[in-house]
Amino acid sequence: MNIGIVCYPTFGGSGVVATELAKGLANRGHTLHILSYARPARLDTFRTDIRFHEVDLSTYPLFEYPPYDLALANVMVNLIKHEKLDVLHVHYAIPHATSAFLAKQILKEQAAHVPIITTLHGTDITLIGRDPSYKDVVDFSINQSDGVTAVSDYLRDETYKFFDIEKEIRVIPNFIDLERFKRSDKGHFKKAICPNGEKVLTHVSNFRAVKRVPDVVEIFSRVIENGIDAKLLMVGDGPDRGAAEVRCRELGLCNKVHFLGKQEQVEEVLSITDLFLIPSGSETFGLAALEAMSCGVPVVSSNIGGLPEVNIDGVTGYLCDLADVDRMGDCATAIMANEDLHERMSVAARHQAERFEMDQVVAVYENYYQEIREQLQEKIHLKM
Ligand code: GMT
Repeated sequence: MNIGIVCYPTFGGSGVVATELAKGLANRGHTLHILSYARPARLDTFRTDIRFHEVDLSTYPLFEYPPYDLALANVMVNLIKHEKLDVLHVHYAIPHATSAFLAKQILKEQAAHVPIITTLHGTDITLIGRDPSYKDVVDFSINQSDGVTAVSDYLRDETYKFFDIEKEIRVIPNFIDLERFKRSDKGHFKKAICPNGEKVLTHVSNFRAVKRVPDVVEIFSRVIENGIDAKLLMVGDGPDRGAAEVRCRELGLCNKVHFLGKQEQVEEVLSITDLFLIPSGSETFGLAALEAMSCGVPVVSSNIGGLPEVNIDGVTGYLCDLADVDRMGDCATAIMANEDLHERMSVAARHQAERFEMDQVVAVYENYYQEIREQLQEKIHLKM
């Protein structure tokens, strides 16, 4: 198939999932076209079966906010016409699903056979989408999609709860490349960061408010107070990095906390990590937690959103009440202080990650595309 994939190019989870899906589908013999305003961070290798189409935003003095959705629709029109797309798969409802609808309207019969598949990831539903200034457009765009998927049961249920959706939403979970995300020997790296054999706790995110980054520092300070000799690695960057750095200074933890910034090879950091912290205020899935678990790292997380579908309480780590940094600190300490418990949780974490193996999930998407294409053909046939 000739498949168009639309995503945000940033380090956020939806862009990662979309790009990895493109790679997985290309490995299965399809030709992929990725559409975005910049080359996605994870599209890091050259291959002839994955083509990148940059959506160019011409500026004009009148446009204080250049209409990205229109420029994107225009690229979609061109690809459907000239690359003969069989499927257009958009990740994130806003504005991608809306642009896809517009592209199909422009092309009419020429695009009638091309299904639009919309995958809902997170803030497009849980935060922004519910905002009255977008809701009607989101409702409409989802309902106009030929197929709709969500990355967790939680997200599917939330979408039905807060939007007027007539479509079936199929849950297709996020996935992990078990070969890439596996523990490898990074002894030299570990020695450089932990010369005295300290434990390593890690947090990876885009440091947005929803990630509760200052809570990560609080949890770490509890672990230190509880007598564990440890270091904290903070991977990523974003608006709340400054607040977290200030809190580290206030707590006198600067020599124990390393802000590493954005990293391409997260699996290398995870390979020297003993425990992953993800105390988010909202998380539809928690891909960062899955990446850690795949590297055999137990997780202490908040008990919200889709995280319980990934992190199993008492088995792969612990789920704690939102904002309960004392309990999260105690749970982290319990794992760090008990070699047997850590080993058991580490094995269970990898085992749980195996349930989300990339190839299997990519095949589910492939079958789903086929199913929706057939449904669309039938609809067209009935109309004739
Ligand atoms: O979490 C982010 O800041 C990025 C965001 C996105 O939309 O790119 O991630 C969402 O989608 C990921 C991939 O499906 C999920 O793993 C994340 O849990 C979800 N984030 C939130 O719900 C906050």
